[in-house]
Amino acid sequence: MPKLQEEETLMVSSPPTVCFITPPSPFLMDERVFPALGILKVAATARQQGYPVEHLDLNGVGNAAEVAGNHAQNTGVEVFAITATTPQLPAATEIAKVLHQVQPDCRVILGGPHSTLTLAALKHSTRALVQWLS
Ligand code: B12
Repeated sequence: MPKLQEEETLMVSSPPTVCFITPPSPFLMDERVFPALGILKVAATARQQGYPVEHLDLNGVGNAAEVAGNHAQNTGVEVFAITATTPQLPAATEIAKVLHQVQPDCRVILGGPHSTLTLAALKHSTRALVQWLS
């Protein structure tokens, strides 16, 4: 295979870098005491699967969305995975908005306790509705 073609094939098949983001929690007395472990577990699994990963811990960062936007602009990363509990959702939404402004084609994935709990609640209420209707 000619070298150029080989490099092109490698570029197409290599998995994209995933930037994992922990939004700030300004409502806590000290947001840097306990690092969020869940997102690191997902990042470690992604790395084991061959994805290059990075982690942007925005705890204690006042202008978090701006920092995330600058990071996206400077690195060219296009896949972002954000964790959020419910009280972190406003900060996560703001970050996602800025990421889409900077990289309009980027993918932003939301995970963590908020999405886990809301999905569980949705499943529970759908099941209850189906039982009630039948
Ligand atoms: C330890 C703990 C704390 C510790 C440490 C938190 C930390 N920094 O991790 C302390 C005491 C600091 C704390 C504080 C609070 N906590 Co707390 N905490 C927990 C607890 C008991 C365990 C968390 C944990 O480590 N779980 C193990 C890890 C592996 O799970 P995980 O974080 O959920 O991550 C998994 C998934 O969510 C998912 N995931 C996570 N991130 C991402 C990202 C992506 C992209 C994807 C795809 C998946 C994904 O994959 C992970 C692996 O399965 C949970 C209850 C529980 N049983 O989970 C409550 C819990 C998370 N806490 C909760 C709350 C409400 C709080 C506080 C807001 C309380 C308060 N009033 O101050 C604060 C603020 C937290 C914040 N930053 O928003 C709620 C969140 C509810 C919600 N609707 O979001 C929970 C669920 C308890 C509950 N049932 O009410 N907490």
